[in-house]
Amino acid sequence: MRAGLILGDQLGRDLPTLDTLDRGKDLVVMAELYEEATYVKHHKQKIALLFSGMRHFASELESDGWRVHYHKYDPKSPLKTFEDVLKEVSYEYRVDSWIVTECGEHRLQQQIDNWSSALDIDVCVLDDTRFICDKKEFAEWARGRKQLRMEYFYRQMRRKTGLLMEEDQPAGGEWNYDAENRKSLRDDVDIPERKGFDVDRIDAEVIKLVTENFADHPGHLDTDAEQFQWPRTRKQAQTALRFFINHCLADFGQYQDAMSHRQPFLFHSLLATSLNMGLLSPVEVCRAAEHAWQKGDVPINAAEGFIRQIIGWREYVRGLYWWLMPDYAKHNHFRNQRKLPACYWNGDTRMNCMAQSLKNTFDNAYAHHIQRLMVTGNFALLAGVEPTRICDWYLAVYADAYDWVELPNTLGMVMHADGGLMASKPYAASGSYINRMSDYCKHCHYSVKTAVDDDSCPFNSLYWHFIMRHDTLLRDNPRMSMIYRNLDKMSDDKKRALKKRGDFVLEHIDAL
Ligand code: FAD
Ligand code: DLZ
Ligand code: SF4
Repeated sequence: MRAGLILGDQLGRDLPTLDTLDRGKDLVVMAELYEEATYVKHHKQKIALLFSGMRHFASELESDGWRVHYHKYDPKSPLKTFEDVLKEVSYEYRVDSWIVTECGEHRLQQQIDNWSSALDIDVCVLDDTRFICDKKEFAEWARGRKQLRMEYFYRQMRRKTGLLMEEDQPAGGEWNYDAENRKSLRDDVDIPERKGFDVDRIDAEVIKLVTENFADHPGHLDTDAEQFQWPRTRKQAQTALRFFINHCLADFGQYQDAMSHRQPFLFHSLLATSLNMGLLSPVEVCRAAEHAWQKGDVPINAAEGFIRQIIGWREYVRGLYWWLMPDYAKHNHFRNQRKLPACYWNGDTRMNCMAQSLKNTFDNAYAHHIQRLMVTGNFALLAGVEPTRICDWYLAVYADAYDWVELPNTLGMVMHADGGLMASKPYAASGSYINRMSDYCKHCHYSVKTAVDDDSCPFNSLYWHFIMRHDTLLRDNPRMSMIYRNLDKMSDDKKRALKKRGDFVLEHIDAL
């Protein structure tokens, strides 16, 4: 008999595995597994979302006439890995041929590629067609280029999909409207209120299971709540998409980089979980945004800014991941060795920007891009945290995190650990960037205006500490030349004071 294994992030009817199998005849296998839930300590909400999404999907398939074998998580079960399940099911149902769509993590794909020989079964691995750019096309684009810049890749994807194109020209005359997308949020701007989706019987069972079995994992999961915010069915994901298009997209562009203590989500889509689990397709989401612009409901900078994140950044990081793995994960350009500061796990810090971003992370398994990049990421970069430690953290704490998307963003974009392959310069910034884009500094224990006093913003001294300690690696980068000119203009006394305060901050990093 033939069986198809469907992974937790493959919950779409457009999955190649389902296209290949025969409904009613072949077997569909899904499994909630100890190894997948614990290879990093995933946030409780992430596990609940995956397990509930999987159970809902399995039940929809059954209703549609598919034969499904579903392995529910059970701490006492001897089946802890995919291999265990494959062996058991192969024996129980006499399966001699397995189908699986390639997965999103190099770690697991290596195991899958090994199953045929390790388990002595026939395994057919299908290409994942749920992306706009396949691995081969990306490799063709990347090969021979000295620098892989997202902007050029993005233009290719615009031409390929025809999104926001007028004949062969970009709609509105520009490819990129980022310059209009850097506003901070005024106090009088209304922020849309988010609602979750009602907890049904399946959700309630899963939430109980996760609470009982993954109590030592980070994050909050409310057992009594009537709603759980992340969509776990396609229908809910479509509702979330409509909410975003109707209530958030118009302001998404201009406030894309803004941060506020008033609300964690602002005008962001919250669609990454649904896209990454296969509940929505990237093209349908982008077409919805394009349509809103065509109808005149949203400005071009909003539609373009949003579409660029998906057909640009999302496709680009996925291409980069498969093009450069497994060596990519080992890069450590600055030779960082620092452990992750304690606040990344306990949220306990007087730095308000960090406290707000971490609270949001634990409460919602979410932080928006600028909180990830310019607050928690920037701090890890300036402090010199070892890349693998911070990568594992991002992979664990966000509900949308999968290695293919998390790793390039963290290792390349945030930590510059690939030496500039992904970003032409490190996204290092002092407190003044955070002050410009948020209201955090107004409510902070530290003063963002000073750098070397006892109550000075830690980001300020750490920023110059970072610039000084990596002089040999960064000075020749043309995009860093102005920063090094400013450093050269500083008096020796000022540089010494910055170094001293930076050293102090690093020595007391767990008590800031
Ligand atoms: P929105 O702000 O509404 O953006 C719309 C969509 O664009 C997102 O849903 C996402 O699919 C896509 N997108 C936006 N930026 C990126 C990007 N840089 N790379 C890839 N896709 C992007 N995104 C993940 O999906 N999974 C991750 O594990 C992940 N890890 C990240 C780690 C770091 C250190 C950083 C800086 C970014 C990471 N991102 C990751 C990208 C981005 O932060 C999230 O996609 C976004 O915050 C998700 O929230 P949203 O759906 O509200 O996105
Ligand atoms: C992230 C995750 C978790 C927490 N649990 C499961 C699981 O129990 N079963 C499963 O099939 N997938 C799970 N996943 C997703 C996988 O670990 C992996 O990240 C993706 O399948 C990679 O494409
Ligand atoms: Fe963050 Fe510094 Fe602003 Fe405090 S003063 S919120 S630590 S940037």
